[in-house]
Amino acid sequence: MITPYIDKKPSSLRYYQEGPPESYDSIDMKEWALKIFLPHESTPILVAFEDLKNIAPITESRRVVCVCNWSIRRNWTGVLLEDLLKYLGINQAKYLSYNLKQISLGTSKGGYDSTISLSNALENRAMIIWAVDGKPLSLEEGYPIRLVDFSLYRYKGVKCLSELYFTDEFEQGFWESKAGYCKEGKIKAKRYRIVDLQENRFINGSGEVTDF
Ligand SMILES: Nc1nc2c(c(=O)[nH]1)N[C@H]1C(S)=C(S)[C@@H](COP(=O)(O)O)O[C@H]1N2
Ligand SMILES: [Mo]
Repeated sequence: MITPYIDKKPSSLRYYQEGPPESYDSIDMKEWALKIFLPHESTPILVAFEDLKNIAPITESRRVVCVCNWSIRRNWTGVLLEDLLKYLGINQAKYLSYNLKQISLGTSKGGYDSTISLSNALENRAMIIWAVDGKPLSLEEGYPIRLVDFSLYRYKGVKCLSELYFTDEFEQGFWESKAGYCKEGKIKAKRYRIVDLQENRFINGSGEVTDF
């Protein structure tokens, strides 16, 4: 289950703008819930951690790609966004033109947000993740949960995810504004350092990398 050459992966802290929660105890997981806001609803749907983990857990080996020219394939455990919506009785068909704005829990240093297309995320089997390589996400890796659409660069997936908004706007996210990355975040065709293989390879930029 362990990702090869994981010690060669660039530090998660370097890519954590607001920084992780202070400690595991700083979030009371009995009280914690993922908040989902449907369009024009001010009261969120709440999903408790234990409920989320029991909907339809899966573990998949999938590759993530960083805009900073590197990539890693890891074993992610979570639930498909699609299965979560089904479980909540949310009719996807009604919202296919919508986007999902993800917002992190945030710290005293601020928060992080990013918006993705809902239909793309569903087509690409986006996951809400709570474990990697068989272990719960560490504070740096996004504890307690993070969302990943594997067809997009990693800056499009929010760690320590707290709120999901269905929205008809496609806002520029925190890091996209600050670092000047494009808000769609599609993986671009170029050479990347493949951390888990310790070699350089060309990625053709046609979505999730599945060929290696
Ligand atoms: N809450 C939050 N999520 C975030 C970020 C962040 O700064 N805050 N950085 C993003 C960026 S730019 C990257 S590259 C990945 C890093 O994920 P990793 O910890 O698995 O390396 O998290 C993404 N999600
Ligand atoms: Mo990043």
